[in-house]
Amino acid sequence: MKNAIIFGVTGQDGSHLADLLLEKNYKVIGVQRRSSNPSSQRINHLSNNGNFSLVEGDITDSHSVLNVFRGIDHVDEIYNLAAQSHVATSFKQPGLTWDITGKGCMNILQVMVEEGMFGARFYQASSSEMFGSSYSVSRDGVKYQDEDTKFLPQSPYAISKCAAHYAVRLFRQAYDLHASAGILFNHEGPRRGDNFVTKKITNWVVDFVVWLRDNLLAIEDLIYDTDYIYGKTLTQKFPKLKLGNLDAYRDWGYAGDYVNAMWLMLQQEQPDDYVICTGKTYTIREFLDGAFNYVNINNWSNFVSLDQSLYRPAEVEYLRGNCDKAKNKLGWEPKYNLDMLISLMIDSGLNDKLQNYARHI
Ligand code: NAP
Ligand code: F7E
Repeated sequence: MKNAIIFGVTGQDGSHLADLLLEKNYKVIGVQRRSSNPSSQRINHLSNNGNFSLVEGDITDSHSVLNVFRGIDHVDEIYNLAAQSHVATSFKQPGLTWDITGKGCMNILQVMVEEGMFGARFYQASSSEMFGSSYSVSRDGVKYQDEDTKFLPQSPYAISKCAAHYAVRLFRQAYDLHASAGILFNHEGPRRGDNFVTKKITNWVVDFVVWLRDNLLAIEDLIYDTDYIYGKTLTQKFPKLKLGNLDAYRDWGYAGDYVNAMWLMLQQEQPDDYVICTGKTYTIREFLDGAFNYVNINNWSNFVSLDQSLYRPAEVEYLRGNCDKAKNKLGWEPKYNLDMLISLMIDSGLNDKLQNYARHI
């Protein structure tokens, strides 16, 4: 039986990766940082699985990383998914972002070397944010990013991810570590954090549909002001969806597909870097179209208001990956397109709400 350690197991990807590895009959040790009330909701369903366990640890503290490794007999695979992963937050908390997202990766790599863990394979969660404002152009004029596109990071988060990415490359060359980096484009799903744009939109749509239902309202009954939507008698009130820049392009895939690519990278004889993406790109406006259309609303303009405080000091305007290398070498392809992703997120949100209703009846 193989042993794997997942740093960041309580996050979106960590929880999907734990599911995948347990299905593959791994023993999984998840590293959870201390907090006053541990955030375990994404891994609660694993609490009775005998092959899954949790240890406390924090990647900003190399002593803590050392303690994690020394507490485990044998490790085959180490996945570093831990990060301060919110780009907008990184402008407000750049030092913390650096300590976790940049230095944290270096701490793990350095402890691996000092402890002589050369038999273990390492995965680093690199990001399409590292490309920032940079892109390549194909012969037919299409802008894209792949493994050869240069990095031009546009946030403290992206700078930290670049540092970690280069550390992986260096430790691979200098110490012959089996260390790979997946340059993953945005990936989402029902387990996505609530303050990322796709989850914020789909959560709002779910809550709005439930509010209409609870108040026996139809779209024709509604009245609007700058910040709120009212029922026709003005007694019912619902806040509009506040968003920032709607014109950026993102290449959105499904997190459940992407953790499989992480695992495949560590099954290769040679460590390497791979872009993981869908190859399609859409604006936030197009995501809004898809999410509102899914609940039969064909014009969202009355429901969304722009909030200047949600714009970032610098934006990544265009992301569209090319994952030919992953397709050819790993045999990996995304299964979900944008419509499937939107329906998955909204259906799952509606299901959760309806189950909560059932519990309260
Ligand atoms: P996420 O939901 O924000 O999860 C981040 C995880 O890191 C959480 O488990 C968090 O713990 C943990 N963590 C934070 N600080 C830590 C520390 N000091 N020590 C130990 N653990 C710590 O992120 P995600 O969406 O799953 O993404 C996984 C990784 O892929 C991240 O590195 C992210 O930057 C990267 N990435 C994500 C995407 C994407 O679109 N999702 C794309 C490219 C790259 P708590 O639960 O306690 O907060
Ligand atoms: O923003 C715009 C925002 O925060 C997407 C992380 O997982 O993927 C993620 O980073 C776009 C940006 O994701 C709101 O300005 C508009 O253009 O969902 P996001 P992100 O910044 O692309 C990469 C690959 C990672 O590595 C990161 O860890 O949406 N946007 N209005 C908004 N974004 C947010 N969050 N909230 C808004 O209200």
